[in-house]
Amino acid sequence: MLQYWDELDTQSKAKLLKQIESIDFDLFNHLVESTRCIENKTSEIEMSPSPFISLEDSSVDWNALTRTGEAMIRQGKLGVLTVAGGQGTRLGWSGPKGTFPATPVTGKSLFQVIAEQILFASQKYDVKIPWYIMTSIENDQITRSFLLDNNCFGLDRTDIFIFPQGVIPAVDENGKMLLAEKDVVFTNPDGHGGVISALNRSGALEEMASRSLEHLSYVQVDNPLIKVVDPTFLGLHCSDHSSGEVTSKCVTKSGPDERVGVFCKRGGSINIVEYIDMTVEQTHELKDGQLAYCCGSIAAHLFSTSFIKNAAGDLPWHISHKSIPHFDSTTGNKVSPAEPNAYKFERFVFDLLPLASNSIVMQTKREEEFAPIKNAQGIDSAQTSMKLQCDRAIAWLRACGVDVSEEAMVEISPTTAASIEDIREIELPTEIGSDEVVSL
Ligand code: UD2
Repeated sequence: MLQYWDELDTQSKAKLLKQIESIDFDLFNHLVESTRCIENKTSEIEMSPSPFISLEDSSVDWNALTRTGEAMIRQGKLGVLTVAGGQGTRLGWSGPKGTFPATPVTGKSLFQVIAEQILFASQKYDVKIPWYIMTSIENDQITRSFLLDNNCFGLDRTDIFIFPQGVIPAVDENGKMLLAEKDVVFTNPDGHGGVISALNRSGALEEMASRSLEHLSYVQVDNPLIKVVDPTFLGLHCSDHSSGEVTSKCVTKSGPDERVGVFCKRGGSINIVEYIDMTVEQTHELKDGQLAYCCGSIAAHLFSTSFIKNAAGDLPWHISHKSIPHFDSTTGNKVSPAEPNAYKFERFVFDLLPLASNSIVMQTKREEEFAPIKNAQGIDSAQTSMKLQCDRAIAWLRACGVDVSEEAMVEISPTTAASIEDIREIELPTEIGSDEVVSL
């Protein structure tokens, strides 16, 4: 790391030293050791299909759960936690992913969609709902400016708490760190699982305690359909079905190759196993003619703040083999390898699930809550997401008797409705034609 020390000026030397002093070498040496076993990683993870609670389950008193959840929200027990530190490289968007224009008619950003859901719920339940946003070191400042420049989309800025996640160096095949610049050691964000240590480090947990918050609605920034404030989900989480530590949402996988983690049982507790860690046999395994592992994770959870506080952030590290641009120590030039040349480490928030005494999974409807934006084109792109957002808006309006053409372009603002029930309260057009573009 000090290879170019003599070429550096005083300022660069200080910058590099400061970064080196911030590295946890004990942790890092442990991780380097773990890369040595990555080659002979056992290919088969011992797992079995996960139970889940379906919204169609008539044995559950969903109305009572909704009322319980609404009472918890009115009492100010719920906050929203959004992870928005990802580098969004697949999307090809230069700014923070949360600033991406995501809605089909008005082009609202992903941040605005979440903010307006919080605003709508705050007004509906007459309560402050604080918003905790995890950024990365790269996008923290831009994220803060974006929200302030947009007057926090109507939210009170004192109810928004932005904090950066941690970073960790990568390591090459020889167990050595890489230089991103002559005076910069390469590091990457430590994964959305880094949210646990970041919540502790940033003081966010204390801030939550000062508000007597008890539960967090955890969502990723990249899904504009997810119900960020969901009283029914919260009611289930607080019911005797769950230990009230971790409750998760799933959708039925669209097929064996859908790139989502799956809920499963491992060692008697509910886990999520990422698709890349499953064998083809496991992803294609059938049970009663359906996918055995049919519960796809949409990365929507409810966590109790007491559980988060006790989680201590000792989540396992996941290793991925990546191509990392760096300074080549032999040539002194910066190289961008075509093939993977180093190992990145990150933590996944879903590794919290097995730490709960009784984590449960609620199956929600894909068309109601899952339209992620991840790729510039094709599946999980802005195009597919905007179509799904429009389809949901049309379905809601049709359920309220509006004659809407399949080809119409329709957007329902989060400040107008969070569900079909809210639509029934407002003045609606009688019909919307195929060539119409409507924003409600
Ligand atoms: C994630 C899940 C997948 C499924 C899918 C649903 C993992 C590894 N996979 O796939 O199982 O639930 O989402 O859409 O979780 N992020 C950070 N900091 C980081 C890394 C990610 O804030 O260091 C955020 C990122 O901004 C995004 C979310 O986490 O909002 C997921 O990002 P990802 O790219 O790690 O996971 P993805 O989308 O491949």
